[in-house]
Amino acid sequence: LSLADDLRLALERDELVLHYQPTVDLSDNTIVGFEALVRWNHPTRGLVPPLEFIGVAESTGLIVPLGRWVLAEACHQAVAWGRPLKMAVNVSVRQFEAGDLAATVAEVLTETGMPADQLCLEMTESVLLTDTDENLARIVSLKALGVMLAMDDFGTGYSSLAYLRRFPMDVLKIDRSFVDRLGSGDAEDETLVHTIVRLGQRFGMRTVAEGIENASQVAILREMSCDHGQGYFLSRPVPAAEAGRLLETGL
Ligand code: G
Ligand code: G
Ligand code: MN
Ligand code: NA
Repeated sequence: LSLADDLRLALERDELVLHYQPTVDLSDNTIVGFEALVRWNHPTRGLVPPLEFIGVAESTGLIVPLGRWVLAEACHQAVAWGRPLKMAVNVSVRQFEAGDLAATVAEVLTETGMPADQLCLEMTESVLLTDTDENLARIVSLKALGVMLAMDDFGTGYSSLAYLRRFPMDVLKIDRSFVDRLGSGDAEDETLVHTIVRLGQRFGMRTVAEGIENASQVAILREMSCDHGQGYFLSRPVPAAEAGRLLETGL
């Protein structure tokens, strides 16, 4: 079987699972939500990371049913935890441009009883790269549902500043390549992150730093008034049961 055939079966056989990485309020270390990250629990290949199958899912169109499954599962889980939480879900280009994502999201919200403003859709600049009226209309109809929109991996594409101006995004996620270099004592690296945080603030966006791997990065980001953080230092992505325990106990 090709990976594509195998992936088609995976959806039918319930082999996909979501792991959840906490998003943390940097001012008080509380968990404010999670990012849902898909994994494929393959019977013989083991736990397959998304980098190995999201591309295949995109090129075969399987990303549409897969993406719908991810949305429904993440919302279902958020509702099951029974407390207000932000649940972030990644949306890829093909999923955004094929089919009617806003209609799918509306259905999932209704099916699961998830409050729209607790769902955050993360998109990379590649989603917004085709800066067409059609894509703007797609964004507007998603916004009309009341869901939040995040610009993921901010700073890694090009001309990101134009997108900030054109698309009404609510959350700016600072790419981990910038966060990585914080705490090494390099003033320019700090200035770069500080400037991105200010930029987000000035556009009225919530700022989230990705890829935090040590305490000194937390301290620097808190000092910059970056709102939220994610990263291995705070918590790795964990299965639902463990995420539920983290909600009870705190980090
Ligand atoms: O979890 P991990 O770091 O291995 O994820 C690698 C990449 O896969 C990240 O860029 C992440 O955004 C992407 N990814 C994880 N889960 C999903 C998903 O459900 N849908 C899409 N489109 N991408 C995902
Ligand atoms: O592209 P996106 O931002 O959605 O990717 C999220 C991915 O980043 C997840 O697959 C997650 O496993 C990974 N990730 C989360 N925190 C860290 C971290 O602190 N360090 C590294 N290297 N990767 C991380
Ligand atoms: Mn993401
Ligand atoms: Na990201």
